[in-house]
Amino acid sequence: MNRLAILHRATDNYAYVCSNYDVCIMIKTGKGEIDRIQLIHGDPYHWTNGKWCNDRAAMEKTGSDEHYDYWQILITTPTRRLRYGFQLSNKKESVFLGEDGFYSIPPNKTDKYFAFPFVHSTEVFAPPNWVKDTVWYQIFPERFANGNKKNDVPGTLAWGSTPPKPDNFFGGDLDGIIDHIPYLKDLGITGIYFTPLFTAKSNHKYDTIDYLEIDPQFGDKKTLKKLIDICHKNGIKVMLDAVFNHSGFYFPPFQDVLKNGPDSKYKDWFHIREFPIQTKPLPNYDTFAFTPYMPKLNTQNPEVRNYLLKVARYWVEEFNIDGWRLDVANEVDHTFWRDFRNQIKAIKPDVYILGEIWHDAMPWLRGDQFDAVMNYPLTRNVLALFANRTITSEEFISKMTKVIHMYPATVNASAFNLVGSHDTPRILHECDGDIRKVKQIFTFLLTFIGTPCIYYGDEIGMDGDGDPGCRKCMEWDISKQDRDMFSHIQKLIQLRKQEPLLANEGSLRFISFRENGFAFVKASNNKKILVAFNVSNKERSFSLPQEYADLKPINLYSGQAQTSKTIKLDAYGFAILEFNSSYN
Ligand code: ARE
Ligand code: CA
Repeated sequence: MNRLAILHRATDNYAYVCSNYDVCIMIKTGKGEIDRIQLIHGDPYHWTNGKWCNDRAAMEKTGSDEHYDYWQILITTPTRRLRYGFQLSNKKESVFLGEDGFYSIPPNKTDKYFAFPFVHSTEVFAPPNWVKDTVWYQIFPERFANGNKKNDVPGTLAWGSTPPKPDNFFGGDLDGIIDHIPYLKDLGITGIYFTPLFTAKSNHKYDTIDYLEIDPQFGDKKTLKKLIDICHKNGIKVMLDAVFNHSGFYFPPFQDVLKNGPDSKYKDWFHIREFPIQTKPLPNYDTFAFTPYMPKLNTQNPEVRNYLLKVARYWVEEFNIDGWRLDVANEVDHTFWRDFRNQIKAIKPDVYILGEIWHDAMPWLRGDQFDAVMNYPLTRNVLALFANRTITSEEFISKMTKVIHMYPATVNASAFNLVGSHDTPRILHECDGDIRKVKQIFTFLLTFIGTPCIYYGDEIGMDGDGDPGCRKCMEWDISKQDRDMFSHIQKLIQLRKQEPLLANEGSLRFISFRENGFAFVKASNNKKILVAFNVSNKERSFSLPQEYADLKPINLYSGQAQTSKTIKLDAYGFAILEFNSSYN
């Protein structure tokens, strides 16, 4: 038994409070090494006749990736105090693992066991309840719709008249968005994520000049209030983009430092290494990336914290926004984000706090900072399998199992799942224009766990490579829209709304059809929904596991009854099969 491959620590995704008295415990072991694991657990103060009183319970293997098997168990702690250890067995040996190492048999001293000292219900990871039922739509405001020419900046180009560039403008604004809320309502989305709206010089507005003003090219606060009111009346949540890692070059405090140098009262608002300030050949102050026009803010400075937290509260208090997406969230200190969460949740407890983090974000997902992060690990796996076929479906299952076990299960339901954004090439570009692949990808995105997001224009087959190519003007000429894609996504959103199993209810399990296909099953007590994919370029039939063989599911997408033991799928095809015990 390879002891080095057995990993557990009483924290994070390995041990966490699931609900008032329930704790979820997870352990990773070398793939195929262990046949059985028993959890030995009990209240450390519960002894009789010199023996510690404890219980044993079998752990369930919930998945495997390329190196590990994952085992989980949910245990109830009546007294809310817990010590526990693992009895790991295979054909050759059985060994006990406690906090201070391995033993041949379970010791009778509780300090040799892992400790989850007390189960506090306040430590349940609890993202806002509405997020798991939300289908998001991301809007880049400069490029969605020009509803008011009066606010166009000088040099604004005719809509869609030329390719987007890092510094050109087409006049998108809030009025244009208001005009198209009926379109979004028809698509069926229930949340909008806006990239920044506040005054800034660029067309993307990540170089903020005034955190408390709507950029005049987008409109004004009155129009924003109207937009948010219309969204809420249409059951659509609104999330804004907070750029607190850095300001823009023309942010007045930075301009003051440029003018007054070390005498500026704002000099400690930034990370300036030496005076006089210079931007070439490289800035001599901290910035986002190496962009001189994005000076990094010193969020450890109380003045800066107070200013930014005032901004964060203002848009929640005065405009009743439903969420903040936090730009470059991983480069701002944790203490700032803890203050941010406490102050925002105090005003509006069910506001959604979403961090932009492209990597393992466990340090921000302990319940004290973010409710979720943008799930780019999922994006990478989806592109690798469905778009580029650089991995097989077996490898996809392996990688997705790793992603799902990377965080507590309670985190996965609010994960912000996306297949493209304003920072990445569009999904149609990634699929080399093959709309069959794109349709399959949206089938996965809109039936999988988490809260899915559609990047504007992907629903009508817009193309475009990386920034700025992915920021073309939205195509409003219906004859140029891929209405078949629109209907496909509209149907999937409708299905997700009808079937709670497709929106984070029930358990999740993968089924491999070897390298060319896979399925995942969402299951509740009396219903299972199996979503199957053929990721190859030719028609294939996949046989269902024995337990499904004699059942007669309904294909929820086509409405047809599926009678055979095998699933026949077109090239890049999919099926959404409901197995309902009431009619099987
Ligand atoms: C400009 C150019 C880009 C160029 C970039 C380099 O347009 O072509 O690549 O400069 O610095 C905003 C604008 C961008 C602009 C940028 C800088 O929208 O158009 O890009 O400002 O002026 C990393 C960060 C992540 C960040 C991306 C861009 O981790 O936080 O880079 N995303 C946010 C916003 C952006 C915004 C900014 C930050 C700045 O969403 O829109 O850019 O406020 C890998 C890494 C990631 C990396 C990712 C993308 O996956 O793991 O860490 O994200 O690639 O590069
Ligand atoms: Ca305009």
